[in-house]
Amino acid sequence: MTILKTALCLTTALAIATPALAQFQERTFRVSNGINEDHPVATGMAAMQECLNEATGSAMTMQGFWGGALGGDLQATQAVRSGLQEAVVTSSSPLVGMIPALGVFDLPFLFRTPEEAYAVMDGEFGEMLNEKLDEVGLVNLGYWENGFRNMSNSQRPIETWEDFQGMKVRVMQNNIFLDTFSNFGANATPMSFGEVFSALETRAIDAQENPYVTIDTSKFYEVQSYISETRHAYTPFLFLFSKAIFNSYSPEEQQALRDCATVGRDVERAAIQELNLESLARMEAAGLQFNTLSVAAQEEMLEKSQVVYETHRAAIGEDVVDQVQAILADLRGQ
Ligand code: TK8
Repeated sequence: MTILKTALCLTTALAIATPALAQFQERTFRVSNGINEDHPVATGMAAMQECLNEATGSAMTMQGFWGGALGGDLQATQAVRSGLQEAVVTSSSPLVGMIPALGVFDLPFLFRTPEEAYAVMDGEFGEMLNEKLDEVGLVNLGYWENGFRNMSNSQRPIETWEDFQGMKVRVMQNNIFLDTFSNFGANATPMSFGEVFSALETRAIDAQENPYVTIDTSKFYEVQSYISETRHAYTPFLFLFSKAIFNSYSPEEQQALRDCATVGRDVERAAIQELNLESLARMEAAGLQFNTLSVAAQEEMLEKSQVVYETHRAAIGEDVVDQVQAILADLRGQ
């Protein structure tokens, strides 16, 4: 046997003997969700897991918890911050008290299309917000889709903003959402997601707003009569990992998490786009009355909402609002 051949054989033997992916340790981490397991976030997480299996030799395993089993968005995020729990998929909106700049996503009618939202979130602007999340102990692995929010209620179709008069609307827990609906004349009630179904069922509230897929998978439609397409806000999900735990992982493990979260994100976004109309059809088939708004009514609603921008611009950060508006103007060719 030549020296070269011997060397080759040795290398092969070594490669078999040493685990090829020694930089990856066996790790299991919990991912808390408020939404149910039939929501496309689960589809995204399955794709992320497949990617992690490949990248880490099946060393990293995610465990999804659903329906708020590990607490609501805010509670789970606090557990992640303090390193008691590894990860959470949360809406940005309940975290505005912690990071005021995240309130930018709650500004009414900010985005017109998912593509606009993706361009903003996946670029430098999203990075800037990630740095703010990092400062409070949260590593954002990516902006997953929650989506464009629409109304459901038990009273009447929403055809113009005036139809909100006196309606008891559940809003996510921040002042921007509260003001948006108060400004339409609604009786806006901040409430965590986990309380919404029973509040609708007992008629403690009349209305809630969420993307179709959530109204469907969280079964809100079972206790509602009307669905109105308002698209009044696009809010993202953040895939947040505990910074304390993330920092204890090897650079290779950290990279695998980041890369695979992006793979999962893309699958999840596509799944939502696909499921949106299916969800709406299912709810209509279940007897809900559906309507869209006329262009004139949409424009009125948008105009009526401008005051919310003025009221909250300073709290969100002048520079933050200016920056996002500049990016959007650019995308729209204005
Ligand atoms: C699920 C929530 C939900 C959000 C809400 O935990 O609270 O209405 O849209 O998706 O984050």
